[in-house]
Amino acid sequence: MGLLSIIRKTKLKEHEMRLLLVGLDNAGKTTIVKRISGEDASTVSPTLGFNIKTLEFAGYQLNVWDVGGQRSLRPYWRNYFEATDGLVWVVDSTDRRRLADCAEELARLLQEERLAGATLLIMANKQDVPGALGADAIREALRLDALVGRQWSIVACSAVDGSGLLEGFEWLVKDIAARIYLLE
Ligand code: G3D
Ligand code: MG
Repeated sequence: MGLLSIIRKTKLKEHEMRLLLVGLDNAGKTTIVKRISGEDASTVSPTLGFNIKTLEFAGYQLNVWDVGGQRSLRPYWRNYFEATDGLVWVVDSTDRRRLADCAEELARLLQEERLAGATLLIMANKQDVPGALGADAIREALRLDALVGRQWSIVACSAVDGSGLLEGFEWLVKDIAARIYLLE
């Protein structure tokens, strides 16, 4: 039995899911993780490297890997791809200047073979900021409708007021559960 199938078996038993949280730096990834895990989200510092957080959510144990998004760190994302069940791509919906960069990085990530089976949740974050682009504009900018063979969804959210976060994670967990716990 390969290592990957051992990991999968263990995950099944423990009701575990592994989520990879990625996106450009400053998108709000660490704030989202803190908010969802009920921690004080008023102080976050830029993520150098990664944080791993284990949360209980909807009866599952979520192992969330929050990976730093600075350009210099992006080549390291691939070290976290193995055995990823869900991919959460966080977008700063106020950052119009880097939207093309954001689309390009997402497209690159989705080409990764090891992520081919992962469910994709796009979080259009910072909706509390006046003038933030809505989910439809982000969906278009990231060309989500052109994705083929991928389970995906987009949610408008704010890590500051908490809106949309649970909705997004609920969808993600449900979609993954339907896939990996099918055999139970
Ligand atoms: P990252 O982990 O993706 O790099 P962080 O992003 O979680 O470190 O957040 C980057 C900055 O965006 C932080 O501000 C954080 O407070 C802010 N932020 C995150 N989510 C939201 C949101 O939904 N709305 C608003 N208005 N701000 C948000 P600072 O000022 O600490 O750099
Ligand atoms: Mg961070």
